[in-house]
Amino acid sequence: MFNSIKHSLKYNPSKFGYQLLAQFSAETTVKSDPTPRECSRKSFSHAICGQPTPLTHPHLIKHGEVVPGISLQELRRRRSKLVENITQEKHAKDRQQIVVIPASSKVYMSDKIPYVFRQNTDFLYFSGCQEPDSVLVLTCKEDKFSSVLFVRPKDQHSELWDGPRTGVEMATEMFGTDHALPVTQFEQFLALLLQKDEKSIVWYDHADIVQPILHKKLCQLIKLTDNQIFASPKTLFHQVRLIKSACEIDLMRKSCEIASEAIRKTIQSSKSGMSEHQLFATVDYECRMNGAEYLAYPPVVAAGKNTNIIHYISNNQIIQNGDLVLMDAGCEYHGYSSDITRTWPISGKFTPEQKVLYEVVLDVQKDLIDSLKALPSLDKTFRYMCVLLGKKLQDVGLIPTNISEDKVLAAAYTYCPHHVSHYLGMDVHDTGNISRSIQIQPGMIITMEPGVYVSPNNPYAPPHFHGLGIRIEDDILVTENGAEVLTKNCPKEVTEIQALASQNQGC
Ligand SMILES: [Mn+2]
Repeated sequence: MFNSIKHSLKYNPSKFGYQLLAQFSAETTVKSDPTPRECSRKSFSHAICGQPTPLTHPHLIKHGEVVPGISLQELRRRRSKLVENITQEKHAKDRQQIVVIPASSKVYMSDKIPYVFRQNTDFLYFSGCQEPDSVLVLTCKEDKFSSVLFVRPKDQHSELWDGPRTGVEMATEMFGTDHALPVTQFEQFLALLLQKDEKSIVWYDHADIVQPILHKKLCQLIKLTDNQIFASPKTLFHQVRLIKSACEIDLMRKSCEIASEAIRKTIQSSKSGMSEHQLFATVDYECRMNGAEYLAYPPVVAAGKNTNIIHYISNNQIIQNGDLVLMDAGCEYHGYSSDITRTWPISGKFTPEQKVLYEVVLDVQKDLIDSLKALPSLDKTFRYMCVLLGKKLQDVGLIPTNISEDKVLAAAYTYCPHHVSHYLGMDVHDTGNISRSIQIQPGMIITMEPGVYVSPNNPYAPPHFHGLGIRIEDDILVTENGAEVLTKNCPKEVTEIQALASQNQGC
């Protein structure tokens, strides 16, 4: 796909390069408003593109949107914000900044059999482009910036097999970048930019290889040129992605609603003798039937002592009467993920010890949600969970009462060995480069997911608790006043859970 590096560096700029650079270099003037050409969107509205458009998929996407729920203006704002943040970096002064964000490539499970394609979320967030093998390049120097999207050119043969591509001609109108070029010209383009300004900083995440061929070429290119710095832009990307816009919150709300209802129906349809796998199928079906593209991750559907395996995804056991079922599932709705856990008694009624432990986790979870009013960090919330859990587990006899406070916290941590919260958004573990030690802010979406897992081999726990695993997880929008539970329609009170779980008994 790419020309050789040597060829690029020997490329004579006078033939092609000066023209390119004049168009694309950081000297390009700031474009704050869409040009008339970009606004008209005439040709775009009549074309078949590489992803849904208002013309081809009016049931998914409205006029003015590039991807469902997200407008061209919002994509531009995201790119501007990123560039603004980059130019404020202290080593950015007087240097040309080049940000390279690659799209995902297709991944194959075996010969010519692809996995379901999922776009690199950083690329999707800043470009709106859902096609594989594309690259977004932003260049900026001082207050001027330019954006260019490299896309796969139209190709009759490939399109016959894989469906339409947006192509170079339509790309600027569709995605609102200043320029569009075929991906085959990426290497030349970058070589010329680097030759022109030897003090450029290249922002490229070389630790996370999204397109292996592009990665190799890019590394070679940087090596062959002097004075270039490779800097990882991931944290800068995630700082922009961390606070959700009003449109993103709407999408998250819908994703959470779909998953909440799907889990509610799954609990309702469950009964002993079913396999974990059938409950997986039910939640998957309900999510898709209500508009989700797919589940956001392989769900945990664990019955009985499998509830103790935190990342249990085998989901191939028969559910026995008396078992608790723990389901951790969420969906992806137009690129936005939900992440919910519910635990219920398959018989429709908690045993006394199951109920005691369930109420411990539920009370802790509610207290933690209340505590968000003070806008703590996620790490602080985790420490608070250990305090609350420690106290309650002492009350029910799972932690001795005659030990020091530190030991109680350590013991609580052994009963819940995972973090209590993570950021949520396009990715399930969203904006992973953002520390969990920072204070939460309005506009962030987080999970709240305390759990208690009593190993069958736990020597301190009374035997009737052995093998019980319980987790309750909700998705929460941080607001000025504290928290809005986006998954509130998914029942979690003891009476609600029992009422739902009893509905399919005896059928
Ligand atoms: Mn989670």
